[in-house]
Amino acid sequence: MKGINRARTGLAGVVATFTVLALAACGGGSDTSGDGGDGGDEGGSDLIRVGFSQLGAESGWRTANTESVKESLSEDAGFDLTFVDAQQKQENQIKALRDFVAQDVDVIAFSPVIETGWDEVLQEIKDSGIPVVLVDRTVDTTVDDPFVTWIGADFKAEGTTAGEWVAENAPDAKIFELQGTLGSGAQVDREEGFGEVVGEQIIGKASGNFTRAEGKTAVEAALQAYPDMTMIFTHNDDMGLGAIEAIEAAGKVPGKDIQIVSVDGVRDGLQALVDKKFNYVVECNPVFGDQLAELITKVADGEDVPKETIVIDKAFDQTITQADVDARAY
Ligand code: GYE
Repeated sequence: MKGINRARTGLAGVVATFTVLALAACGGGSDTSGDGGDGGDEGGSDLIRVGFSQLGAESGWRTANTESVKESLSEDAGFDLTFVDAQQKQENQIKALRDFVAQDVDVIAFSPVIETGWDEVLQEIKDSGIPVVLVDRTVDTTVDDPFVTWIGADFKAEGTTAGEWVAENAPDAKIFELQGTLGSGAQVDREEGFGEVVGEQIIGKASGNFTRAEGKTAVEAALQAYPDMTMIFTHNDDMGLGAIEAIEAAGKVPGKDIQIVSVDGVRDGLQALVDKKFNYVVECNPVFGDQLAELITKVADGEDVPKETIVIDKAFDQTITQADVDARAY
């Protein structure tokens, strides 16, 4: 599944502490989005005009990411942001991207919901000369040099880290894998990283599309299909929280009868860890708006930027405290 132009990460299975996280605590919500997109240059304005196509609002991670992006790309910070939520539909994203081209924004940024299907629109953007900054997820395209820079996490390392915990702590577990949106960079790479370490322990897989409701439904079905499962590896916290509901409704104890290993580390996920319903959480840090703003500024000014910026993650086990959870910024 490796595409020639897929943004790739260079990290091995390393997860390290990332101090910028603490800074996220100082921000409140922001309201910089304008969905109207006025299209015209405001005479004399020095603002950098950015079109940002967010893929949706499917998870706690996404909400925190959107907040961070809007906060950092504010007018005070020098940006004129047009923010469009695609509601997890690729056709909505493609439409938004075409609108940004029509508006002739200075920079286009987007988080692709899945990896493939962008060839045509990426070529159109390229022909327009507007630089693309790829955010969070990756693309797999035949278009040559389709983006200037990419910022996001090392999804494969996240899967590897989760797998290593399982190999060490639950080598006999029978695992059901609750996948994210099929064909998304986060799903493909987490699955690959995890599978390389403990693939032979996996007894079944299904997608919960990164949402709590669909995660719950998938686990309800899995409890019937795989009665001997003892662990769920979920590609995000929201689906894991849905899994908790399904497990409890089936009269079993999450974290004990069925262990849960998750990715993200949003506050609700870490709370489940403190409550001993989750067993291990690999962080995926959504708060990188400041880094994104810096990249966009440089791209708009025609300055050199690195081809990729990896947002560093850490991981948590049940030794995490309630105070840690309460201090979590998102
Ligand atoms: O893990 C999940 C969200 O692409 C990293 O998308 C992101 C993933 C995140 O829906 O919660």
